[in-house]
Amino acid sequence: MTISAHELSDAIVPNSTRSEQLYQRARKVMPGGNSRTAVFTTPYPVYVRSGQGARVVDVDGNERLDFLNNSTALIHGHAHPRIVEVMAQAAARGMSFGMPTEVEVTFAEALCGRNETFEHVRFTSTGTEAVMMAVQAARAYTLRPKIAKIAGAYHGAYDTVAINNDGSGSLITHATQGIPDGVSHNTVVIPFNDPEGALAVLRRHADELACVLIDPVPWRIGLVPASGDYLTALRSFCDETGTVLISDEVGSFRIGWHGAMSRLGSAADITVLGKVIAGGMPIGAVAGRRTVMAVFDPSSGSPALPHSGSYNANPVSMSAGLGSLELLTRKETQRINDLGESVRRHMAHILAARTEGWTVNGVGSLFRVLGPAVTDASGQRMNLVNLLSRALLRRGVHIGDSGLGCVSTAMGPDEVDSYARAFEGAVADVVAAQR
Ligand code: LUH
Repeated sequence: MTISAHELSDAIVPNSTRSEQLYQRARKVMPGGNSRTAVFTTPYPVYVRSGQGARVVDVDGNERLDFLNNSTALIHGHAHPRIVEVMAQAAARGMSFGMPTEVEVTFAEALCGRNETFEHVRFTSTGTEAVMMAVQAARAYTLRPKIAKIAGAYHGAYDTVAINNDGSGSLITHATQGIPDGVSHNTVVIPFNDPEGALAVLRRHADELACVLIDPVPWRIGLVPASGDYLTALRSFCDETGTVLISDEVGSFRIGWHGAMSRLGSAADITVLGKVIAGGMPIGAVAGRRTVMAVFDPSSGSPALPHSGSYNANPVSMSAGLGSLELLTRKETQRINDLGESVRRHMAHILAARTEGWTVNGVGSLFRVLGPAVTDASGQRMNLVNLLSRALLRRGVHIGDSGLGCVSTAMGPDEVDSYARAFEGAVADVVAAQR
């Protein structure tokens, strides 16, 4: 199919002139006007002024339903009154200290109560840092250098995991620019949901592997849950070889009250957390077996693995995280998982009736819509999902430009119905723009 990407792109642009002006200002002082690659969209990002519950208002005053929720981090939507209240109270007592606070202990107790493998927990300021410390802990615990990760899966910006993280299933090691061979040499890539294929690779490196790092619902390779056979194969391999199984649940912890591995019928040695446990603030966490976590323990002399961070466990973030976790009850988890099922059902029905080659994946309150890429007369490729996300923006709904979205506890059946109506219209816009 050859169509003009420019015609498609021109056909659907966000109607936010102040955003375009801000974007031009931003380009003068930031590379591409941007501090976060995942937030950038063409022809320009829509700038937000405020958010409340399930809704955001852009700098031109356009209100939209927010089904992206800051890449799914805002599981309670924007500015939840309880989270804002506890954060304000904490901030009034001091933003951060060179001393621990009680709320860190209370939050750690609450997190350890979520999963029986969370025997000890340690806080960081981002999910990237938590992945880094989990991998370093596995290396310090096993004294082995290599890690294995799923081809295409994203685990943040840490060198060792920024290998084959582009959504491609290729097993040929490829790194983002600037990562030296010495780093990528220690990262082994395994196929997803292919037990035999994964074991064949893992067995070749068994005596050098510190950990197998997985996202049980990898976003970039389509947001499909790991199969039971696959998780069983990885668990058995790790048990047989003394390799640490790390589950990166920064995005997927929300699919079950005990987390993703528990819902999918398995258990990790170390779990990486972030996003939904953070109440909108920058928090990451490493939670796991006390034997592995002991590498961080400074109480009997210098720890095997020292780890600090100026804002780790600051009381304002800890208060937001504890508030978020307390609001995320079993009942609320089930309710938004059910709403997520309803959203995916609506989208699948609309796409089946109006399109070819589109799919909707996801589990619990997470979804991702995937569509074909098209090539224009000049050979430029455009992913139609990107266009769909822009058509939704014009119709009052925000999802990720890669089709990623989620249901927050600030939503109910009315928001799902509004989404379905906007989605049907946006699909029609994209179909019409290809004519
Ligand atoms: O707090 P962060 O952002 O440093 O946490 C890093 C991280 C680690 N592990 C996983 C499984 C994560 O998902 C993340 C954080 N962000 O994920 C961003 C998310 C997204 O917004 N879109 N991941 C993705 O792969 C998709 C595709 O991006 N184009």
